[in-house]
Amino acid sequence: MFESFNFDQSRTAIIVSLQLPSISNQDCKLSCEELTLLAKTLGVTISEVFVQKRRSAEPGYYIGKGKLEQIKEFVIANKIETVFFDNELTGIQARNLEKYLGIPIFGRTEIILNIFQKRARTNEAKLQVQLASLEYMLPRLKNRWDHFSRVQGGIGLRGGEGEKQLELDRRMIKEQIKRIKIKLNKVDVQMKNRRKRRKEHNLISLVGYTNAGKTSLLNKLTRQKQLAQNMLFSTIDSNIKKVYIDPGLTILLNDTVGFINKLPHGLVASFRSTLDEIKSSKLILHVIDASSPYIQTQIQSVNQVLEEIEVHDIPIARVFNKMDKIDHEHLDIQTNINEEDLLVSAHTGAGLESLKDKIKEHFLILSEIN
Ligand SMILES: Nc1nc2c(ncn2[C@@H]2O[C@H](COP(=O)(O)OP(=O)(O)OP(=O)(O)O)[C@@H](O)[C@H]2O)c(=O)[nH]1
Ligand SMILES: [Mg+2]
Repeated sequence: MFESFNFDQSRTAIIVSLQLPSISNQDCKLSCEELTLLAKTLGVTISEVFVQKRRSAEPGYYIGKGKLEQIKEFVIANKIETVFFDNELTGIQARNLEKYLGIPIFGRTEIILNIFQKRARTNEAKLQVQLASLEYMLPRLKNRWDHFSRVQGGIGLRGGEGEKQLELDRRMIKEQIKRIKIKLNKVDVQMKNRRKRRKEHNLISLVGYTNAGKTSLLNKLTRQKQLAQNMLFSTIDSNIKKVYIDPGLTILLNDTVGFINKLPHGLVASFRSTLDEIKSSKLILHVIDASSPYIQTQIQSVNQVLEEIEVHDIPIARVFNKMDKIDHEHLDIQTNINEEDLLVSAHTGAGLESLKDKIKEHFLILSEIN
């Protein structure tokens, strides 16, 4: 899907976002800021963000004509090479926009899929991302065909020739999807067995919004050095490590892929088996970036994913991280902190003893029940 555009060279882009009446200014701003960070992850610099408020999307071009003209002027004047839409476009809209603006257009899902493709390390994660990309691409093939043949440097196929090629491509993608699903099923069986064995262990999962500090916490608790970066989606593969809590208690700590608002649906589905790991845990630590100005929205989107993957029966403890950047009172105003919540800093180590105590207490209660 992405062969047509090489993100690896540094590029300049703009973001365009359509703000429908149901979206608050705050959420729209968060989403655009996130997309700017996602772009940065790909080495793309965002020169400008265009937001249009509209009642509904324009069927042909997604945004209104006036805004579109303004964008075109900007694109030409500033030699912009690509446009990132913060929304999902239909194939027709993407094609029309590309024709009108003369540069490639990418939607939020394509950008996230691209980052996942680059980051996936394990065989399973690679297969999952491939599957999500192919499933995303399949229904969009027809309308994107013009674009792909053009950008890939082809002369552009004419009429029947294009249709024939399209049919071949479609069949090829379906075949690929089938093959990947078979491979994933095999991996899934292995994972299920491994999970069964883990069930007998004390597995705890770190979940949370991307960039909350999950990997940093794991590193601090295990004194390991996994990649923790100020970047969205630095962790794609689950990563399980042993943590020694006290002489009688060693736990397995599972670092997971970060969640994000508007996480592409197909991606959640193909990461189901990774997320299933969370289901085998005896405790979930919901890691929250206490210093984020969007703390409420981030907490809500994580809760939503947790609901989607149905983990109702597992206790969840909220861990407010990055407390070194912010004071308690300020946090209290932002969100309702209660006594059960843990306030920590993966950087300074503050609060980690209370976190360990909480874990100890949890397993003590569990052992009393059993
Ligand atoms: N000031 C401060 N920064 C932190 C703390 N914990 C993590 N960070 C920073 O936050 C950024 C993200 O940290 P990660 O540990 O990679 O976050 P993550 O939740 O694993 O992110 P993903 O893997 O992308 O989901 C890094 O730049 C960390 O250095 C903290 O306690 N205090
Ligand atoms: Mg991480």
